[in-house]
Amino acid sequence: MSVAAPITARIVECYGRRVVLELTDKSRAQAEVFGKRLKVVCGDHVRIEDNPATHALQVMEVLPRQSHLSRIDNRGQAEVLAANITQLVVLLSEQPKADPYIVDRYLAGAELGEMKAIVVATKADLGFSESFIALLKEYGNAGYAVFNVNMHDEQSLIALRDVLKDETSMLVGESGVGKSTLTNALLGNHAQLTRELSNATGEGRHTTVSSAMTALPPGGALIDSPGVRDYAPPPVNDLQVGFAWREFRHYRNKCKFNNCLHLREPGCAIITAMEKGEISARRYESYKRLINLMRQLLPSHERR
Ligand SMILES: Nc1nc2c(ncn2[C@@H]2O[C@H](COP(=O)(O)OP(=O)(O)O)[C@@H](O)[C@H]2O)c(=O)[nH]1
Ligand SMILES: [Mg+2]
Ligand SMILES: [Zn+2]
Repeated sequence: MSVAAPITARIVECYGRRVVLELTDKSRAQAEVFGKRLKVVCGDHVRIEDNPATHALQVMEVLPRQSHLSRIDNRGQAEVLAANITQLVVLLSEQPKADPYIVDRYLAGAELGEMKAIVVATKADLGFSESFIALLKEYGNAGYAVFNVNMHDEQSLIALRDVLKDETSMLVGESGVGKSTLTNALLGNHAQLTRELSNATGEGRHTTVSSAMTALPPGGALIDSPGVRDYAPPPVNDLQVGFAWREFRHYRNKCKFNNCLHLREPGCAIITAMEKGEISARRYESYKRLINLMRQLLPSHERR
């Protein structure tokens, strides 16, 4: 009798109970998730076993997650979208016109999930209007690195490639912003993103319906995710929403009250900074909107 060491692998595609694994030698294999209760997502490190009867690979256990991006699903429950991501890449475009409030909520999701975040403005070849440039400046002022890219110009991707190196990055943003196009441009000829299990839900060939992870040639990995109509992080209390606004951190210990929610309190340094134009009034409005959304989702005793 021999006791084998546990075999681990990483989930790179996930279709409910059926998954594609990346094994430690970087080869890929299909597997099934064992049992009904185990929930896995793209990016998970898992323990696997060979089913002695069928010789199929089975996922037995999810190893502890270093980080995860979650959202509120349509029943108001937290749903993990991907795990062990080190960096969220939030894409926005002018055509189709991105909703900046969704971008803000993705950035909040990254802050709350303790991962890095960057902003990528796509389709630079189509030209940016003044108002779009002003929006990008808001993100720069808030403390995010902003990259302008055009998929037809390799030069425009150089700086972005550099910050993706050795990170596990997830591309997010509304449908049509260019996530799949960017993924393919970054992978170049080395490895086109080919999903090994087909997107079998009949939503049409060009619609990404599930997340998939691919290795980046210089090191690191990219997760392309399906376009979602909306995104909000899972429910957190009022104070935590404030921590999800990166630009607030320079001001929040200057508020008169140390539990200041920056709403109507006297002596609030963040409201003062907003009135002076140091904090974007739109980003501040976005903060108030997320507080309101979270209050609708959380029972009142958990709000503070
Ligand atoms: N002009 C231009 N079009 C782009 C660029 N990137 C993506 N697109 C187009 O935008 C559309 C949506 O791209 P896609 O990658 O499918 O978006 P996704 O839904 O975020 O994955 C496609 O028609 C792409 O060809 C770009 O840099 N410039
Ligand atoms: Mg796509
Ligand atoms: Zn305050």
